Amino acid sequence: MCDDGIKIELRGKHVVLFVVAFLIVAWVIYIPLVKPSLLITQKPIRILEPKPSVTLHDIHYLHSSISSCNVKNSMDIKLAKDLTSNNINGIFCISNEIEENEPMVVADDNQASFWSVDLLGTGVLGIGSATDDNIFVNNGLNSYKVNITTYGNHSLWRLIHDYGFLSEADWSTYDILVLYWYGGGSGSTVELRLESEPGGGFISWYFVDDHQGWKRHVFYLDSPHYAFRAGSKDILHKVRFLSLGYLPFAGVWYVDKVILDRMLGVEVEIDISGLLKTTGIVALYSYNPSTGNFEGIATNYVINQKQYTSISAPLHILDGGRSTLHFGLSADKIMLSLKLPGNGQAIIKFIIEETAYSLDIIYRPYYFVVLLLFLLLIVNGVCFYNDLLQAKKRCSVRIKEARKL
Ligand SMILES: [Ca+2]
Repeated sequence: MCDDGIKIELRGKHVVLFVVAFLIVAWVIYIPLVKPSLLITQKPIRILEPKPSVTLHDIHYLHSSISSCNVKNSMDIKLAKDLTSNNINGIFCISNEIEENEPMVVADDNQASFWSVDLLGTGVLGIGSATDDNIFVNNGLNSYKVNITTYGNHSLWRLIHDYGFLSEADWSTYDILVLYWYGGGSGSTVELRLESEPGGGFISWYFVDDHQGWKRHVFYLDSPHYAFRAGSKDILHKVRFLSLGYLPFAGVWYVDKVILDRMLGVEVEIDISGLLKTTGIVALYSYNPSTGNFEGIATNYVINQKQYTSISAPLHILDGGRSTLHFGLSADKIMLSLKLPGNGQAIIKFIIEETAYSLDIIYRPYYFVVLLLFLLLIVNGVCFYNDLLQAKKRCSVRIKEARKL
């Protein structure tokens, strides 16, 4: 009877030990395979300057390509720890909700006295009419309406403005040119071109006329899509010809407000205090909407330094443009200084990697669970052995008492 009791107790201990070990092993395997990252904490992010017009949106999980952020005020970034690599990462979108920063109007109302229509090549296109229009207006009193017909003998049309010899405009202190275009949905590529002198070099930007209705187009003056025999800086100092169009289609198009503007300087501070035990590396990434990937813009900065180190790097804007970003690090902060155009948005990701592994290894959740498993097995084994001895002792006492009787 006594031996049977020990066997029953032994089987019970085995079952408990097996179930506990199985559950822990299953969890240890499940975490890195199925859920490689875990939310570990939320850290404050502060917009130092300018506070009212810039907002943040924490994205944390970015599953598919996006072209704009669903912006809302969020002052905490959710940080996740990747259990396989041990990296801590955060993603956020920064957005400038003001449309214009320091605008200089190039053309707005009464553009019939600003533009003239120019026809090129040999074909069937001709000018139907080119007038100010007060029905389809995006801004102010009127827009400029161009009606191109098939009753002519040209193949391309464009709008041109000539500032005149010795009256060239200096656009070199501006960052972007913004214009409103009422799309004809022709699917053709529209070219914006700047020239300094007749027959000289030029710089160009392109967009596709694939929409119906008004659309705001932003052109980054520092990075033209094409440059022909010209340095873009030279032309920006001396803009004589402005041309828009080069379209091979008949139809009706509208142009409204054309402005030059400067980008808005934004200062951001991310608190990362307490995330690293000793030293680490921070890598910074910018989301490129044209590829759908994050592209590295800065890395390899040890962050246990007291003073900020800073480098500048290109930043992708979600409208397809590029800006600049200055990146500084200290022991407890990531400092970002960047430029955003009006209505501009950018998605930034940062990864913090712990570089000191010696003692820190036991703090990692994955290894901590493995360690816990071994501790539980040892404790269970000791308890089981102890119980076995106690049971045998009780058994021998009972046998002795039975013999006495
Ligand atoms: Ca207008």
